[in-house]
Amino acid sequence: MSEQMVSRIRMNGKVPGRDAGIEVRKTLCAICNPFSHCGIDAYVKDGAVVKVEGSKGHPHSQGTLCSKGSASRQYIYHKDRIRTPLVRRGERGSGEFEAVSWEEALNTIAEKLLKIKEETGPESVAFFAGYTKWMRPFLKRLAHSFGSPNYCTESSTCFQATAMAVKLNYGYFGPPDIPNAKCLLVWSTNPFHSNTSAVRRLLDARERGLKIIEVGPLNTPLTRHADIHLRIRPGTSGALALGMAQVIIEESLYDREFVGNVTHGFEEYRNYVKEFTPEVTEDITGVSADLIVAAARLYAGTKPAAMMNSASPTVHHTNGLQNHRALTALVGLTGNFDVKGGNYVAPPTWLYVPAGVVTREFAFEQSRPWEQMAPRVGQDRYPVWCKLVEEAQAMHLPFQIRSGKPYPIRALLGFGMRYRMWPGSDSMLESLKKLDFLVNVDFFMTETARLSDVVLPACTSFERSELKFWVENYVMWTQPVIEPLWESRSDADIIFDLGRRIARDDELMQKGYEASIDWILEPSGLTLAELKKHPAGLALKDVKMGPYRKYEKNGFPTPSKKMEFSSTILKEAGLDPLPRYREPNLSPRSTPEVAKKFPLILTTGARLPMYQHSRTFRLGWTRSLRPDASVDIHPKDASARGISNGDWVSLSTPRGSLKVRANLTEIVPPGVANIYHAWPEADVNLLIEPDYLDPISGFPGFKSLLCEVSKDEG
Ligand SMILES: Nc1nc2c(c(=O)[nH]1)N[C@H]1C(S)=C(S)[C@@H](COP(=O)(O)OP(=O)(O)OC[C@H]3O[C@@H](n4cnc5c(=O)[nH]c(N)nc54)[C@H](O)[C@@H]3O)O[C@H]1N2
Ligand SMILES: Nc1nc2c(c(=O)[nH]1)N[C@H]1C(S)=C(S)[C@@H](COP(=O)(O)OP(=O)(O)OC[C@H]3O[C@@H](n4cnc5c(=O)[nH]c(N)nc54)[C@H](O)[C@@H]3O)O[C@H]1N2
Ligand code: SF4
Ligand SMILES: [Mo]
Repeated sequence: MSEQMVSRIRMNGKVPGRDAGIEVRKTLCAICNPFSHCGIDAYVKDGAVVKVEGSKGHPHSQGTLCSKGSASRQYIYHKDRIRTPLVRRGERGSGEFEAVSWEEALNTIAEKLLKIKEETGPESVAFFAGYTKWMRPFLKRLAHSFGSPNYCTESSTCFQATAMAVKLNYGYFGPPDIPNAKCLLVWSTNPFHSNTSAVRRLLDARERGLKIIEVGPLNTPLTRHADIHLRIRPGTSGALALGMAQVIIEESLYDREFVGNVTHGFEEYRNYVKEFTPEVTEDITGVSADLIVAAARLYAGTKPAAMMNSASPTVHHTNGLQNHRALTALVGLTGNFDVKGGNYVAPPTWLYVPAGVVTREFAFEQSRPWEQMAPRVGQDRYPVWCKLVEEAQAMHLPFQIRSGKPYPIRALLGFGMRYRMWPGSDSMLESLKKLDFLVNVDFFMTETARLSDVVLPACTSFERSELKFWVENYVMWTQPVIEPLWESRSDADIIFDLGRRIARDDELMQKGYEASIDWILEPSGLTLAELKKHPAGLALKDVKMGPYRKYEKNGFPTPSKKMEFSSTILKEAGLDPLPRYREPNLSPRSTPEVAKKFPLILTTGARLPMYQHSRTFRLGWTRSLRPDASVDIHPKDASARGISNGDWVSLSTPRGSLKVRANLTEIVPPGVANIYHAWPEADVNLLIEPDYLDPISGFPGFKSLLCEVSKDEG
């Protein structure tokens, strides 16, 4: 065979090497959550990615990629990518834009924002980040340096309510120490779909004999590995947790030393949980009394036991915050808080990930104290949120935009903002139309981008540099594997360029992105210069993870310095100090009249492996895995309604209806309907009222409301 032929074969086979002109460069996939971000080997030829593979030696993902990451080329080279900065010329929403230079686009934004600041104050401008996390500290600093307290994010529907609940109970919290646990209580999360890189650890531990209890209404791939599955009615986690506590206390299975020495309000709590006998709990949750008792005994009787939670399903309810308090109280009650094999508290390093070193993330992002700024959006309605969460509550944005009270919100600078994320998404859409000025920065020309006055093209993780830590004590400063496509730019560069225009007093912002990263890294001993020498990443040395039972030294970071079964902060705010169970605002028990017409319980947004919110619907590979918008219903409920698999049906709530296909499946229990939350042609958030919110956290009740599914006659 001639050398030329060998070269051609190598090229066609995408074998890296000088003759094939293909180089392998290291980067990461940033499509899903920051705990994953799998390592990627990008095969680059002539400045283009020709293939992606999981990085074999990567300590976190170990060479694996899921269906979404494997479709990376379809993601980065998609025809819907925004190619240049655009300024609106036609009617708002008409899609008529003019391509302009970066200079012009950024100057236009700066002029408008500074004018609004002068007229009605900096707080009239809100800054918003969608699901993407990597640019958040920079965006928050930009907002605060500009003078606006209104930095808010998608975390107004995700994670922060769970953080509030554990801050009220403990002041801090930690993830499950799976490798050292003997029992794992998986309280409503489905890592097989939502957090795939955790699954390997979980299955390894199962092989070593880990006992597993799963809580959640849906069957998941975990269910067949679980010793017990508590299939509760959606929205009733709080009652189940109180019922388990009743058994644990009644049978003296609780940790007397922990409860006696370091907790506050135990007597009050003990008296309250007495109500939740196994029979009462069965009646509320739908889980048999025997199973509740068995689960309580298994969790409390196996030492150590860890609890695995999620960022959302337990708090996507109008009673979600108190539910999450009730279930996380079980960790302290059983003495599994901050111990080996329990829920160990590790300080975060950067962007939610604990990696064993400390950075100045929080000092960096909060460049101005709250007292020097106006009250935040949602501050009147959600005072406890504002006490515990360092952001504005974005669920209140549509209300404040409309009312102008207590002050007007006139402009919004969004990074990956999608109005369909909000319950009552049509109401958010109408509110956005009322703004004087809307900017959105995204990869794709989304519906929200089309509505904007200025649209800016961001580049993907393949085209930018970002700081990334993994829990395996690993760090990487990624370097672009290709040049930014078309005229797209990194979000960080956009933010710092705006900072030069609208936050001139902020020295660090003037110095720029890399100088800021060095400032942030300072306490870790790492420098950017050092990280740049290791393009594939660096294993951190001399990592100190801190002792167990840290509260023994300084107490808990709560007002009483104890773990609070009865919350001082909630009491002061005039709210229920105990994790009291209340029915969801719409449920067969709280609104039986509504349930007559809408007898099924609707839960929305259970994660599907091929979709990441709205992100991967555009991609041929992922879309082919589940092409049609569909509602899951149990075969029994379907046959009672004359519905067959694949039929077109109407999914209705008191607010409206959607046409989707019926997916008959026993994944859902009888009486429950489930639909994914970001179908481009079937937005379930149109069926939910904009104020269907938890009164304490402001979180939407996405996962417990009422609906009916009927055969579509049209
Ligand atoms: N593939 C993929 N992965 C993702 C995402 C994605 O869009 N796609 N999104 C990411 C984000 S932002 C998040 S927040 C996470 C969420 O991901 P997960 O934590 O896995 O959440 P879900 O899949 O919504 O729900 C998990 C389980 O919660 C249970 N559940 C539902 N309602 C209730 C309830 O009322 N009470 C109780 N106790 N359990 C309930 C159900 O049985 C369900 O199987 O996933 C992240 N990972
Ligand atoms: N009914 C219902 N609604 C829900 C949920 C539910 O379970 N049920 N879940 C809620 C939860 S937990 C969450 S987290 C939210 C998520 O909701 P969103 O935050 O809206 O999620 P995405 O669709 O992932 O991202 C929004 C946009 O960010 C863009 N984007 C991606 N990466 C980047 C980047 O690096 N830079 C920039 N500038 N843009 C980028 C994407 O193209 C997309 O248009 O949805 C919430 N809404
Ligand atoms: S989308 Fe898939 S490949 Fe990408 S980071 Fe998440 S799990 Fe990894
Ligand atoms: Mo989320």
